[in-house]
Amino acid sequence: MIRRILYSFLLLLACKLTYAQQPAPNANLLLWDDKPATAWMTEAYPMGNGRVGGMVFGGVTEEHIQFNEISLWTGDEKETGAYQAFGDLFISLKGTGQPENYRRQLDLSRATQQITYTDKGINFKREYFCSFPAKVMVLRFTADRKGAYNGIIKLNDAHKSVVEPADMGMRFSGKLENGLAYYAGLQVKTEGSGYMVVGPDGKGGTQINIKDADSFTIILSAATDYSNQRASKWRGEAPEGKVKQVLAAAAKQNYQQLLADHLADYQKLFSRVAIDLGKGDAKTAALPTYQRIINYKKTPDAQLESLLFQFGRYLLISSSRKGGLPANLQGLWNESNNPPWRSDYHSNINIQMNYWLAEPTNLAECHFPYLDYINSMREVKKDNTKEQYPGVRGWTVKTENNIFGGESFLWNTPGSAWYVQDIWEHYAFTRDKAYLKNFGYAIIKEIVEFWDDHLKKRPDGTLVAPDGWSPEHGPHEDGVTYDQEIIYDLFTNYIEAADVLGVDKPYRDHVADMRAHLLKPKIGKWGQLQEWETDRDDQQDKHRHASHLFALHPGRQISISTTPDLAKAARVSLEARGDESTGWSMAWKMNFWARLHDGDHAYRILNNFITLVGGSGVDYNEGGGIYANLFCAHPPFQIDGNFGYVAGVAEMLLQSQTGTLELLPALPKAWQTGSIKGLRARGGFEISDMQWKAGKLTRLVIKSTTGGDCKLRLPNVLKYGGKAIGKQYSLKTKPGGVYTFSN
Ligand code: FUC
Repeated sequence: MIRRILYSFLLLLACKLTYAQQPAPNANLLLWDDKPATAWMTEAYPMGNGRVGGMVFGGVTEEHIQFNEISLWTGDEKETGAYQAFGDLFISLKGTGQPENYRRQLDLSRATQQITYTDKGINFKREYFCSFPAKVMVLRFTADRKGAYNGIIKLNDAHKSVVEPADMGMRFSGKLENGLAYYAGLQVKTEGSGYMVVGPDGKGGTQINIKDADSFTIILSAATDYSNQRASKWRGEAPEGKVKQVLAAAAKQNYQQLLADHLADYQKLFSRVAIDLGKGDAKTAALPTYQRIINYKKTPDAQLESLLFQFGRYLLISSSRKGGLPANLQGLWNESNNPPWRSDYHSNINIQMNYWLAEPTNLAECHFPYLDYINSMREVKKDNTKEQYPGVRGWTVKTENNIFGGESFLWNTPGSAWYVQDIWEHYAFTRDKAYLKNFGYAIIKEIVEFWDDHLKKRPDGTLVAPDGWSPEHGPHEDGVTYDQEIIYDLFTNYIEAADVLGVDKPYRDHVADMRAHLLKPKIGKWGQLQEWETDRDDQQDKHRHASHLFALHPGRQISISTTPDLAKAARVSLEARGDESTGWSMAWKMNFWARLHDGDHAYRILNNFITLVGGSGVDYNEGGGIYANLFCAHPPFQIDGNFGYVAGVAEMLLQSQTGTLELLPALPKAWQTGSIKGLRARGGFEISDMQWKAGKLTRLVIKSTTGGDCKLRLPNVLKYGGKAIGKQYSLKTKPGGVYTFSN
């Protein structure tokens, strides 16, 4: 008896502790709304585990979660196809439909969504998340009164197959026109007094009735038989077995375990970076997110700026996880079987922009889906490339790409060379030599070989890329600046890779010689950086692509310290292009201005970016901004702008592309006081802490992961080891060493 009392007491204590351990949500990391979403694109909140993702509407009597799985694609090696919607989950619940205190929120610190409301005196609470370790979506419904839940759960296949009963739940499956097999299944567990019944829906399908349940949990998973192996014809394990296994394993765990595993996994990545760009007033911070975006035009709200930064990191963790496919034009969220631009992998800015944030904001693991994707494409792209350019080695790509190597629109000849930048950058940030040797180097080299064979030699020895096109305007001709600059970047990355590994010296020297002979960027008649070899740039041209500035960002051929004249010309071009544009284009411009060390101009664009855009707008040339759910508006929604924004903020605070760590290189006046923890720099360095006050750097902690010299350019004098040091400082570091500077 005494034992039992003691046991109950301990159990109570344990529950109390778990409850107490749950930190209060950090208001700076919340998106929230005071009403359910009515529109998928602009209001629903996304969640995902890199494979399965959902858009949550949060309705009270009718919940709707539209879901996706990242490999559900039509098309093949020849046809581009399109990324597909997977299905919908509808949960109709009995209630008055007139709830009080409604709130739905997305908590970025936990990657969970909560929906709370009171109906007839009963407090209802839902919590949703997508777990990477458990590979499932988890939806939990609770209330503070017994038997509060009565309702119906329905599942819908976006390709119209019939939903059938399954073990404790429902399932559907089918094949797309390309033969890709898919399967989705869910299980429902009720808790306490109620029960659930799986039965016919009266229309030939299946539904689940929930009766008098105290609470219930739905776990859902979906898969296809896609494999990223061309050798197995892009098909692998059948989806049914995979989903059943995942569901069975998840069903064995209770909700708290599933949640704890999810939090441990997610927070390991997310919490590496903390940002504070200044505090707004508390009243503003407490407003629903859409209201904050509206207010932003009148009242400064630095916390909204940092929220958008962390939201981008949340999106990458949710749509790009090791073992999966890269984030596409919409990450992995897509409700249409005919989405804008196929929701594909565009190679002339978009997929690259999706990954600009990965290394600098300490999400190197999330970079791998893209790097693995590039690797998986090699053989099929070699065949495609040979058809177009007989006799060449290596490979390149067209602009629109799917997951089977199929492609469409025009050849984007430097596309694969731009891919190489990411292959190289993963090494540059991590200094992981084994990765470079065993994975990266061969890819870099074969793409160099493509250009070795494809470049055209003029009688004076100048090398030009034949028949190029500056995205997406102007004539098709030789020596387009976009092509030339990306090839320069490719050759530079190759040369450095060969040097690091100490291999292929003769070929490395040949590539250095080719690089020396490349046609270089030129300054034109109005002081601009020429987009073409012929000086024909139009000062009125507002085109969203500013691809001839690649060398400034994300390239490193032009910088204000190494090539000041070209940097000045880039500035002239950028000024002429103007500040307003589409979503991703504005994000790119933030990065350009940051590289020009003009923080106030970068901030002006950041300001334009944070503009609430209405729902129906479609404009591929201008009108970018964000929606109420913080998704970036091209318009319509395109995720590259969200990711490019994060990279832009990071570039304003830290740069390392020239081999020197530049601290606060483009700090705007608006961010006089702030801090950031956890950014990464090339050379294997982590800025564990950086704080500034009144525009001056006051504290800097650098962690060296692999040792070596760390060159610094500081915005002001700091003390190191008790002594004042100048703005240029070179630090000798040891692997694992931590170095603290203060004022
Ligand atoms: C490029 C851009 C378009 C759009 C598309 C997905 O072609 O020019 O604006 O972003 O990609």
